[in-house]
Amino acid sequence: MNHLQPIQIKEIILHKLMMRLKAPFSTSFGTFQDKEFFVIEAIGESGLIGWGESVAFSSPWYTEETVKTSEHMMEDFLIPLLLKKPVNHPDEVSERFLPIRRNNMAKAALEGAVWDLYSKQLGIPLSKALGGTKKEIDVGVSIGIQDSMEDLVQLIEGYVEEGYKRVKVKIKPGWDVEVIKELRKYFPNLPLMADANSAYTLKDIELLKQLDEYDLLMIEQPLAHDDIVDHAILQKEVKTPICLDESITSFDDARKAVEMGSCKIINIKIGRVGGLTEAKKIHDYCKQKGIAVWCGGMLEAGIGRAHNIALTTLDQFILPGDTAGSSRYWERDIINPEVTVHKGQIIVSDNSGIGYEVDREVLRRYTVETKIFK
Ligand code: OSB
Ligand code: MG
Repeated sequence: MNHLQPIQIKEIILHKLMMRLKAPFSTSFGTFQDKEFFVIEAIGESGLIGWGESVAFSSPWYTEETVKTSEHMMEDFLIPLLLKKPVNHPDEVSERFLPIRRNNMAKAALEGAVWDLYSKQLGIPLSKALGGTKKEIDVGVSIGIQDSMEDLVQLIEGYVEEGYKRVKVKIKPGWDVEVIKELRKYFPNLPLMADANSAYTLKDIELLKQLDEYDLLMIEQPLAHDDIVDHAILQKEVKTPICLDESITSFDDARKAVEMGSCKIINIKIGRVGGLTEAKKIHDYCKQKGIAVWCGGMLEAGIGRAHNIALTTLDQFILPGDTAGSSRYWERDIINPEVTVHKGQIIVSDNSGIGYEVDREVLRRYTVETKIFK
């Protein structure tokens, strides 16, 4: 189809899904196993369908958004803006959403569906539409806090055998330096990192300095979810590179954090920054500044996972991301084929759009509510 064809959406269907993770996932803020989220189906004038996935959780522990706030934002503000008139390019979606403050996950879910539809109209893979060139991507795995050290070691052994390129463990006060020290005994050469999900403050500076001994690739988001100032102070005191996750919600956040020296690495999540257009902007800036980036995860089902894979094909995604295979999370993912990892890599699909088919039957099985907007 002609690339000058505007993208006119005639109908948006919000599918609310409930999916159970194979194992509970624990962070410094708590544990959950049942994931409630939205799949966005955007039907174009041509009949082609774009898919998006909202990454907001049921409770606001990670950022302020929730399943309910994202539903409110999509339904009452964002979907009407999108249905009003066509866009010529997916980059226009974030512009159109500018009058709506923040609510990045709600925006990103809809924008993701438009990007999929756009690349399907062009008949090219989403990765290519974004400017990505990689044919395969390197991936790591993120492991939640476990009940015991033995459980953690056993889990890591399994993932190392599967070939994952690096392991991230969650830490929190009381489950940190001793755990990392012990892990280094079992896995002296493993590319290892720790994610604190904002569990510390500058009062913990001496404790965080102790982590320098264990040759971690980075420590992710040690301080407050909305901070870039204290992280700059901390980065001057610790040798281990700091990676920001929660703190980076936009291109401007990324620019300020890099200028202040708040981090040496950035975790880019499409939902957290408000969509693929903004994610690409952060990527391009980091490339220019020589800052390594990697693609974070939100325990996505197949559609969100496919978007992450496409984004990771951009060349500044130098470090392995958190986009593990479907089977690490779900008994049955909602896409065909499921995402598989071989020797720590995912082969990038060259089908058009997100490159995976949504399995309608599986989608229906997990659906708890459907809403249609025209
Ligand atoms: O902080 O990166 C995080 C999961 C949910 C919310 C936040 C985070 C995570 C993960 C797991 O670390 C990423 C994944 O495997 O999808
Ligand atoms: Mg994180």
